[in-house]
Amino acid sequence: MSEESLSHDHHTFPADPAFAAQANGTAEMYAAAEADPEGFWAAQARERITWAKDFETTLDWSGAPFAKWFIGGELNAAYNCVDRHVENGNGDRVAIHFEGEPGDTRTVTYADLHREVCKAANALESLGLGKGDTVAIYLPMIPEAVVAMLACARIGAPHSVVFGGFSAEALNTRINDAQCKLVITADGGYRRGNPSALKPAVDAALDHAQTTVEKVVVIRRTGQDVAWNDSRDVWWDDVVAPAAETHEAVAHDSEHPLFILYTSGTTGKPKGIFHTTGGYLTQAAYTNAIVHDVHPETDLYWCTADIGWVTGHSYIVYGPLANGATQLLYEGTPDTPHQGRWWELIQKYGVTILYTAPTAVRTFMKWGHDIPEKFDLSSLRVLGSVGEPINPEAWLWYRKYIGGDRCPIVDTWWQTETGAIMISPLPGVTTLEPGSAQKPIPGVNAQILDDEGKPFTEAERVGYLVLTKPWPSMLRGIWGDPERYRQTYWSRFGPEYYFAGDGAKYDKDGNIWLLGRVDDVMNVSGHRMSTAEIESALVSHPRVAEAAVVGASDEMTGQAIVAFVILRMDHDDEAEHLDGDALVKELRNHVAKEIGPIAKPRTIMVVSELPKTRSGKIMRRLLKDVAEGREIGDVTTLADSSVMNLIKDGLGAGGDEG
Ligand code: 7RM
Repeated sequence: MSEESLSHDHHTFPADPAFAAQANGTAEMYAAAEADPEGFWAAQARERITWAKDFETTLDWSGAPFAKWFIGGELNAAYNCVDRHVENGNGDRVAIHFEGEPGDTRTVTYADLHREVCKAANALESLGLGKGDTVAIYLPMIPEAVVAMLACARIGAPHSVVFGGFSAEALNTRINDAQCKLVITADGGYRRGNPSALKPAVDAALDHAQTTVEKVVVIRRTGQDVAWNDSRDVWWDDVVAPAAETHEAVAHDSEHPLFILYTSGTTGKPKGIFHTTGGYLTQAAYTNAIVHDVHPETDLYWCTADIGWVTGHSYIVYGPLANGATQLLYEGTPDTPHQGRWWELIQKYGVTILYTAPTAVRTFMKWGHDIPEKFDLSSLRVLGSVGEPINPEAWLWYRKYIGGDRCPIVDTWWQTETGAIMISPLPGVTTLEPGSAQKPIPGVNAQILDDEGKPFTEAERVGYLVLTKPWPSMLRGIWGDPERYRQTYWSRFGPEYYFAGDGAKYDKDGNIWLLGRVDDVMNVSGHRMSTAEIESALVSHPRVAEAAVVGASDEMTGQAIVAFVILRMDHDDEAEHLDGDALVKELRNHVAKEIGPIAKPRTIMVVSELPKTRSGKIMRRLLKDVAEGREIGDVTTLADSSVMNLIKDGLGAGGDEG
């Protein structure tokens, strides 16, 4: 859409009074939080969470940037997500409607979930796992993934979920960094109609002389053959089925680590973001209530994220389950067995709240509105978006064709680091502005700073998004690297400001528009990947001397990975005979093996030189111009300004994904 048609069509959507009358969020919350931020959060913590021991102090920020929330409080996250709902007489309420990719289904009530979590907690303890031990979870989207996470939380063993699409190498790095004692995996999962193995990646990840892993617990999902290490591997069924059905949920300190989740940073090494129990659970439950407007008695909620990402942690596991909601858990992809699968599921289950990513919305737009139009989507009442900016066209399409022109859309900005939603409209309260995440939620404070670190509020000026007050679900650090935590988030603009790494601007109405990453992190289909990480994967191939990776804007995926590689001249290896397309294919597969299929570059261009400054820094800005087919920008700081001509001239020697 051109700017002209955009402004011509410019349209906002005031809250519907009927929706407002039943909404969990209210306009008064903004004022209450502003008047007394700590009092506001303390009230949320006491209203939404059951504490075994009440906290004495809401916030200790004296060790900034290391925060402590709800000090002195004790709680058990699994108790809050499961036991208390059963104790309150809601054991028969469905917690999870599971829909496997092949069409197999399971219904898990809160009483079922309670039994399964207790058994799994007993089983993990019988394997020698205890409080403070770390556990890697590498699973498909099956109910056992939720059970495994909650069983870890119950016994105080921080989990580190690794996305099932990551490679053995990526899994190995994460297991080692967190010194995991146990891995929970499956034989495989289903992907686009076929079983896809998981266990071999775990075997390969542990195939090193030194590992801290003592046991690997394997869930049978696909029934495929698996290699077996008798002294290390145990079947989930063999330890969980015979375990006792009750397990005492011992309360943990509010600041006890709940989980570690790795995310891409500006250097190659992923950061182990860790969250603790009380603050995280409070904000996950609070936001799921006021932003998604979950009403546990009546809603059927569906978050389409994978549990391997933070969205799955906060909005499949901890938020909705703490609230006692009923949700759909779906294993598969949107196009298997047909492109209407999601809409078929919404119709089948009567989904009322759908939380998904802009990349999915854009894909559905491409497939055409006649597909969702074949299904009854009238049960929907709230739509959510997360992971990247949602462009106004996609927002309007989502509202019209999925939301029947009636559902509020909440565009939710947050990060692995923030733990829960930070900037979003409130349905029933906010007048919606398509394409903007609009305003910090009650209790959260954000500003936009200029290059000098000065806050400004003028409209349409681009700056850096910062958060100006600690919040309960903020990361407590980077696992094992407190200095990197301080450096990455609290130094760019001084210790007063949390630097999110995103560009942002205000519009004339004071709405915040997020404009994408300002660091060397790409956002591909809502997944964060660092340029450095993919560059090192490429350079680890014997044919590659040097590599530079940029995120080029892409209509479907937001950004796409484009790599420029210089080949080695002295190669004498098995890949030597490859050239042109075969080599590009080989390099793409190599990246998939090193990191995972999601990290495969869309395009690899073989070049003879890379543009560098005099101090030897690769000028990715110029490569981005090439990757996006633009006129090349200012080359005056290049050490050798003829390089860009060389690159442009030599662009025949590369290839796109077939
Ligand atoms: C939840 C999640 C975080 C990065 C963040 C942004 C981008 C996320 C939005 C968004 C614009 C949004 N965690 N991002 N949500 N950009 N509007 N509503 O995605 O750690 O994986 O990524 O994602 O750049 O910094 S994440």
